[in-house]
Amino acid sequence: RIELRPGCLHVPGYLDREAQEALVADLRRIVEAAPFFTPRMPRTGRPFSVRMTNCGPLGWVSDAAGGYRYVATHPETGAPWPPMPALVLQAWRELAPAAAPAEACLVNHYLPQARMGLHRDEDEEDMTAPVVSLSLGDTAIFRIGGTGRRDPTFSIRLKSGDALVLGGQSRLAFHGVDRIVAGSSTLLAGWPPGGGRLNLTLRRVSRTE
Ligand code: MD3
Ligand code: FE
Repeated sequence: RIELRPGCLHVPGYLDREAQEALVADLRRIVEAAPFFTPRMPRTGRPFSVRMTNCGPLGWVSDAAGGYRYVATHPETGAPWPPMPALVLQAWRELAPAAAPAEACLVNHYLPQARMGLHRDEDEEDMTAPVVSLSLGDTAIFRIGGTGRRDPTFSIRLKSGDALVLGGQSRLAFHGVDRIVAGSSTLLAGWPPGGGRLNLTLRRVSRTE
């Protein structure tokens, strides 16, 4: 466990290969029930290069008309999000032991050409709970800075099986994915089509009493 900056904990190899394979099998079933969709920027409708789905009581979505928000149902099928698998619930208990139960697990799929620009996660009401990220498949060159857009940044490689816990002073830090290292993992050779990288972000959304 490596504290990269206050509140930003990197856990290389948190999931062993067997757990990674089991989680991919869980995700395959989740995506059968809740297919990947292409989120779009508020107002402009510009598509993200990352495709997304969710599991858990709430899911993060974005489109031109409604903007960024958490909703209980899939934007295209209208069905409730599938439940979080046991491995995801266990990761939240282990990595965010002081937080209320996770409500949203966003699943991001990066084909090798996909990126995620520098942004802050500020659509949640409860900013006291950390965000937990689990990486599967190809390595990501991940960038993180401070709470100001112009603060200095640094990059780290997030490999298959790594966890990242973003809490405290890092909860509102700018971050993004500069690029995916194509062919760096064999984990996603069978699924999803095109391979690449899957990232799960586990979040508490609502405040508790
Ligand atoms: C740092 N996802 O879904 S996960 C996102 O790899 C997102 O898919 C990236 O940023 C991905 O919003 C990064 C690591 C992460 C997640 C949340 C954070 C880093 C964070 C919240 C605050 C600071
Ligand atoms: Fe983010």
